[in-house]
Amino acid sequence: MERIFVSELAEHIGEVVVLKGWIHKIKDLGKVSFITLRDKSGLVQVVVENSKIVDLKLENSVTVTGMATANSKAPEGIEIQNPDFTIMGKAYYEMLPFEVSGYKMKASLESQLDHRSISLRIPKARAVFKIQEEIVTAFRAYLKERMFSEIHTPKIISSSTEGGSEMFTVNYFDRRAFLAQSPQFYKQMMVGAGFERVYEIGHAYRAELHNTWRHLNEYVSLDVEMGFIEDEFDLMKLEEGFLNYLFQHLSKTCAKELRMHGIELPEKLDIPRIPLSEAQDILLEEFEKRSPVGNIDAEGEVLFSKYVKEKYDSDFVFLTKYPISKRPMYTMPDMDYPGMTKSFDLIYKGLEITTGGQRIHDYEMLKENIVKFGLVPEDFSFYLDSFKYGMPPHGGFAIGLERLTMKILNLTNIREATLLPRDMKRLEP
Ligand code: AMO
Repeated sequence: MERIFVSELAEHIGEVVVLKGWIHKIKDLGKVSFITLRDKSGLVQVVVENSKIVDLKLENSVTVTGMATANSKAPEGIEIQNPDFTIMGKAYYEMLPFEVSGYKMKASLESQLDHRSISLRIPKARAVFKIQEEIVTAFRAYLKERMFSEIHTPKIISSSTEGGSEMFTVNYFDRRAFLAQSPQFYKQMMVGAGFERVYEIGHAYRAELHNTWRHLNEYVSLDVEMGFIEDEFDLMKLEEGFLNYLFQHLSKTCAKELRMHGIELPEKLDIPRIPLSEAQDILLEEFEKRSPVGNIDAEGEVLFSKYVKEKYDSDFVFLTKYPISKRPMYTMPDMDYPGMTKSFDLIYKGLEITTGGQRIHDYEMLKENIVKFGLVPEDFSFYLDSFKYGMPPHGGFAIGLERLTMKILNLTNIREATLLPRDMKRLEP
């Protein structure tokens, strides 16, 4: 008999079925026990006479063969009667590191991360990654529909893309190499190579010395780059379109997981676009909050989001027109706003989830800008050379996958939205 999943039980009432999964809970009622079986798709109650019970332990993996029976008193209205259990995977523990079936998670996040293969058995913890999987699915589908091609670019590279010293070094035979902070140069090169519109879903590495609730040293970057744009507002429109598409997609595919986390997604997003300097003025006037030159700090992001929520009823806000001095050398200056660039950040519920902008596409202008930034054009020759052959106007953005997941679900630490996080202290599991 072929195995079915718990989620398929409703179609098999009155039949003998084969289920596979783990022993989630055992409730001994004297004559009978209620055993909850958990598989990838859900939970089901199995009723066993205690005289027939085999030596079951919580978290054993098992095969259960029994009669699928409707019972309005059982959770979800279905239970398995007259079961036969076969133990498939023995359990070798004396005590589980923490409870998997409890209503509330009592273990610390550190302990959950130390025992990831146990903590991910908790349905609510695993639901986070169903949402994450569907974010990636929606990202692919939305962009594919709009003539974007998926690319895969190297993560071992020879030079910095984002400026700063936040690079991990790698021994590359007899040379020194780095782990990519972003696919920035390659996604631009592929626009110029004729793909016109590209996206990449891949790891990015940041050797940042920040051990905070919102920083990882390895994260997944959802990157987009688009050729023949008019200006950076084309990119904001594209991202806003994606987020609208995403929320509809999640409402359809992840209703159960969203419910588990108590999340209701808005039906339509209309994201305000506000110049950075205006946001800084508002922060000062409304909250007496001073901002660093050319930026908003973490506290400012939270306060400004609060303001936007009240004024525009939006969880999102695009901040536009960042100063040249605060953006990487590839960013297009804004001729209408001296000293500013055609770039933006997207803030979601108080956290930056995206940076993007139009890029410089003219070879001479880019070369000059590299020098203006105190860098040496020869160090970027492979990148710079690709601008010699008719590079079209273009731009793009990148969304941090874990940050987006975290904010959709109102999680308080980015590690909860990371399968196996890498941070300053954590290199295992
Ligand atoms: P930026 O460096 O702002 O821009 O990164 C883009 C987005 O990536 C996410 N992110 C992080 N997530 C978790 N931990 C980190 N340490 C971390 N650092 C960044 C954030 C951020 O908004 N090349 C540009 C993008 C572009 O212009 O296309 C870039 O990498 O969500």
